[in-house]
Amino acid sequence: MKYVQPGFYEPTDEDMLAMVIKDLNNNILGAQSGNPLGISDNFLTAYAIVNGQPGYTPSTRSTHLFNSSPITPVVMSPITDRRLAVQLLDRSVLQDGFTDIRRWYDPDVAYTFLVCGDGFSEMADGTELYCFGFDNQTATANNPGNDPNLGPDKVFANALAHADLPAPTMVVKQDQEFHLDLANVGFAYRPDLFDPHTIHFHGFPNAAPIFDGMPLASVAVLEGATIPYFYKLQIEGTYFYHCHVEATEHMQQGMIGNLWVESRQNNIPVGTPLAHLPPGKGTTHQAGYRYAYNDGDGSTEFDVEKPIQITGLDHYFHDQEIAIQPPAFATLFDTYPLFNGRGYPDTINTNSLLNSLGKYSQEVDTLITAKKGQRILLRLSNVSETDFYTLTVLGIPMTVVAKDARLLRGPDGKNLYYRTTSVTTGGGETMDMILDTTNTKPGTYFLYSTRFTQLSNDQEDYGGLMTHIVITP
Ligand SMILES: [Cu+2]
Repeated sequence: MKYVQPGFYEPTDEDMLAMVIKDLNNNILGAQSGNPLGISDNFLTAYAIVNGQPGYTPSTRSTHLFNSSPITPVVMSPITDRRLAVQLLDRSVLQDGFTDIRRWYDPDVAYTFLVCGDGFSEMADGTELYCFGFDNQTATANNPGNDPNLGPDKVFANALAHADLPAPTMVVKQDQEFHLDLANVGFAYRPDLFDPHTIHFHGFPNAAPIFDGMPLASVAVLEGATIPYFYKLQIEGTYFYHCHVEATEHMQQGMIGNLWVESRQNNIPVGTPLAHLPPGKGTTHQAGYRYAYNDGDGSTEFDVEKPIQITGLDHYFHDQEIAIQPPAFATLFDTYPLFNGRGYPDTINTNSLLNSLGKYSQEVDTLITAKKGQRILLRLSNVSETDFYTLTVLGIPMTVVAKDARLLRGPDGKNLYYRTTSVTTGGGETMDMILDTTNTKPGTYFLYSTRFTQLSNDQEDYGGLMTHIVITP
């Protein structure tokens, strides 16, 4: 069964501005017939000419936000009634002024602009499922050169119906300051819903709950709005993130993504003694050595890394979402078990997947490649709401070094890493495993679920939770 999308209407920037800007009287500014929105000569502001009832004045909030000083329209038809010129979308409405400026000159500030919305994801058997999700619009939003074609006010049009599964991967550095703008473009295919969204760094210690994303204790972003999140990345490790609003529904719908914090041990001085570097790596830190955690001894050193995010989609649930029916939570069962939003063999396709809207919907592959002798760090996260998953790797020794973003060490520092051929995780857990290929013959190996029901793409066999590990000479 494959959805046939209704004809997709690609809005212009101006349409999007009209969609997202309402005043307190619930008038959509500039959306009245015969009154196109325009862009001012310097491109910094858009304006709307709104047919007003005689005596209409802008609401207090509109006046405050949009600065009601009239600007001269470029070309207008004769004015037959009272018209209200409204300058709207001053850039600071969508963007917090000081983050705007600081991230452009401070290299220590990492910045990401994510937009929440909806879209469609391709399953490996050709089925397309309706999803919610995030889209990375950092390149559009970040506009130090004041390019009129870029800027925060352009992200809404670009992000409409463009949700990614999984959400864009976020890789940040320990001790770094991280500014994250989260916008909400709304659901193009569920205009009856007005869901807010948040970002929740699962397992990450936040100093204040306001940026934690739990909707009862923090801020959420409404449709048409953008809010800035601030993080100081204190503890390294493998996390994941998701929207925490109506979490079961929004996560099942796809609002989940890979996230990890690189360890500060990567930046110690060359020559620092490390007692347990892997064989052949010497006894001291060298330029380019990377460590999963601040282990103090080099034992989590790795050469290549790969995020492995376990999700599953229950296609009945997604069918009900697009059909505007109440989804059945109690019977959730993932008919499409997925690594990074894809079932086998899509897992080993290194290209982004295109959906029927012509948009890239799945951009993270799970093909793992390394040269013989290299150490592979698997950053495993399980964001399933429905089940436990057991994964196995045969033929390559695997060591679990961390669980839930904490190095496996006892209270007295005793090393609790363990060698295994399989790991079992439930929803919400993360693990870091290192594969040592020192004694592995070049060839193709498999990382897969041990349960047959998880090795299918719905009714299609030989799919689901499987990927290749390719070891080259
Ligand atoms: Cu959400």
